[in-house]
Amino acid sequence: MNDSTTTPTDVDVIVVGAGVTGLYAVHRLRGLGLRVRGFERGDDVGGVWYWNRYPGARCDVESVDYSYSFDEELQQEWDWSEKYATQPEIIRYLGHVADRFDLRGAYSFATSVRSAELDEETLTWTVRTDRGETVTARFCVFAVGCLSATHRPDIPGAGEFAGVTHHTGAWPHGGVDLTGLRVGVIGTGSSGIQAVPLLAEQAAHLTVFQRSANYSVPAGNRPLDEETRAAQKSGYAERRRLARLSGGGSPHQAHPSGTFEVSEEERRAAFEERWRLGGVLYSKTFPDQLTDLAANGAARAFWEEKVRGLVADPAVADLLIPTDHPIGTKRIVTDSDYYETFNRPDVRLVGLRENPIERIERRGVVLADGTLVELDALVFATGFDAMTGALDRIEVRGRGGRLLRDDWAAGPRTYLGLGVDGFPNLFSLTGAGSPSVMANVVLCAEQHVDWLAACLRHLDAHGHRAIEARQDAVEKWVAECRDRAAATLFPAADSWYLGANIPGKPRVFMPFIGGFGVYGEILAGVAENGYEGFDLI
Ligand code: N01
Repeated sequence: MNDSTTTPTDVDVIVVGAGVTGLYAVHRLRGLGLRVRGFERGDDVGGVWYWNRYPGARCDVESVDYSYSFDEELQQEWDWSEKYATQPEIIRYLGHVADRFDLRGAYSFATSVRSAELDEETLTWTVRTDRGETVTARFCVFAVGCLSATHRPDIPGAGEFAGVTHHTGAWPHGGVDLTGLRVGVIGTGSSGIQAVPLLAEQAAHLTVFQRSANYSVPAGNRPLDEETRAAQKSGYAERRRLARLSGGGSPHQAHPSGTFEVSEEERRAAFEERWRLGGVLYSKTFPDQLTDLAANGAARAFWEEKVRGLVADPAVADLLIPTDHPIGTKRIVTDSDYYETFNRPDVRLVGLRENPIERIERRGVVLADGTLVELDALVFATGFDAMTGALDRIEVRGRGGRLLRDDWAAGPRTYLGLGVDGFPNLFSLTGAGSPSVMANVVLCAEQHVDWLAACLRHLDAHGHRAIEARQDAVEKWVAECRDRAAATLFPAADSWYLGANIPGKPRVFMPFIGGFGVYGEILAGVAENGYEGFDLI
């Protein structure tokens, strides 16, 4: 048995990561009686929520849904205070989960895994950490997160800037006092758009450097009162049932008809309702919105009308309205007062398409037209080397010493997002090849971990020492992920789903886009058919 006072160097399972997925993996696998050790780069649990402490950080999935379902008492006892939880509340929740199930004792914190190497004879894994520790295990489980390897673009002169710089994805724990400073923010994805209104409140002046305009829908956030919470808690069983069948892991369903199968009046009413519901769900108002360009255009037109109503200066509105990709093909941002912030006299929007950043110098940012924007602080809200970045930074060596990152040089290759040929007994959870980032990642984590737990039990019950994805199954799955994406409008956007935000990264649609419920059926079918597509060794 593993407990908080022992740190065995030979265990059954190593779990890398103490985010939403890793925590549940430790809990569930320990529950099978397995000896589990976890490693986590941060000083504590939380994963993405441990690092992303920038002002305004908040989840874009409703708190009632963005919470574990595996323990009825846990879901009944925890009280969410708002419809969309803030980062501090989510980190408190994950800390509560860690305490309640005594998970911290399984982990070595402030410890990065440097390498994981397969012993081909024993089919076991040897993991080495940056603290010089070596641990062996039969199974190696990566729960390293899709949005955990920060990306800071290589802008000439960045090192010369005399002011402070921070990345939203590695925000200092004590916070940053920007009061009275001239602040610049580069990036208008979810992180930038969430941070801008709060940065504007603190700063003496804020300059927003926008390369691509993004679609954002106000969150419609509100405090949750006792009555609402009680109704949510008593409705959990049905809510979770619907979520598990759904495309995105939440109970909300798209309109039953296609965009143009309803009257204009009904169409507008549906968009209005979704706009008021708030946030990312707007992308699924009608079921054909992300597959049919005309349907998408209708959603986009309604959105544009709304946003123009929020921004006082039409020229600023022009800049804020994307023209380069269909709505929803990058994750729609869920904001609070983003567009209104541009009505403040102390906030300026700079369109980098028209006037790119040429360099950064000691005093600030120099634009292509020669303007120097003088700054005291610069915030990089420039995103992540998504889905593959965190794994790529670890030396993972499988059969014949093959390096995982070399195998993935042309894009991630997985079977079901879970296994890789040549890497027996290694699992990647809620990463590339799975719906994780397209859905509610908490339920995705439970789906993957429950499948894994059943799989490990099956191996033992049938006397197998290992499981390995077959090459043909990997190739078919990679093609399936690609073909499903190709049948949608998603490839039309230069998104991080496609690796398009990282210079030189191959353009491959990395998540499984067929929906959370559909994916769950596929996983269940594979297990029922004796783990077809895997070799059981
Ligand atoms: O990162 P992003 P993010 N010069 O990659 C710009 C989740 N999330 O951290 O679009 C100038 O989306 C880049 O411009 P462009 C959510 O899934 C969720 O904001 O490449 N600009 C873009 O504007 C989200 O999708 C929540 O042209 C440069 C921005 O930086 C994902 O995380 C909150 C540049 C990066 O946007 C990632 O979001 C936060 C350069 N050289 C995050 N390089 C919620 O739950 C990049 N940019 C609400």
